[in-house]
Amino acid sequence: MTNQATLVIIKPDGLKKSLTGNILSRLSETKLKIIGAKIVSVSEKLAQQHYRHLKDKPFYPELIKYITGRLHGENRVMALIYYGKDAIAKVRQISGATNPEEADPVSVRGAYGRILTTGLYENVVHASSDPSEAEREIKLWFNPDEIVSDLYPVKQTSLKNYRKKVWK
Ligand code: DAT
Ligand code: MG
Repeated sequence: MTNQATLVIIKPDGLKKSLTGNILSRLSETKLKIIGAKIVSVSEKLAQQHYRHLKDKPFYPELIKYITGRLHGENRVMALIYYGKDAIAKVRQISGATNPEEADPVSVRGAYGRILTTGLYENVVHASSDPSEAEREIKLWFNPDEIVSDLYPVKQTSLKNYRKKVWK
């Protein structure tokens, strides 16, 4: 298996429960390289794009509330890109099954996840499930200059009337 990149998101419950360090320690067991990392306040639009494949599911509205942080009063997630041999499967293995009740108890989701009374799986982390999903998600969450590697082809662009915040 060649090198792969995969997107990990530590979801709002992970940050709210101060699990960031534990999760990063668990993921370091993979010996994969972190090539991008940031704290993100997830907009409605980003949430919808991220979970577009689930928009017809009964739990979708709750899922959007969850990832945007409205469920936990916590407007942060941590987004990371892990890179290396067999990255997708290695990260999924440590994350555990989608349903926290079915997840291996020593996996992140098995140890820290739960099922809400609404039925939503509150499962602490997101991990890309295949190479095409990983590419789509990484391009959705990260700009090329936020990644310490040339993962995918880029093009140069100059923006007219481009406004951005700088330090005063
Ligand atoms: P995964 O996150 O393991 O890739 P997914 O992409 O199918 O799983 O679903 C995204 C998230 O939606 C998942 O992490 C938790 C929630 N979810 C999925 N299936 C669910 C279900 N049957 N009931 C409640 N929540 C669910
Ligand atoms: Mg998925």
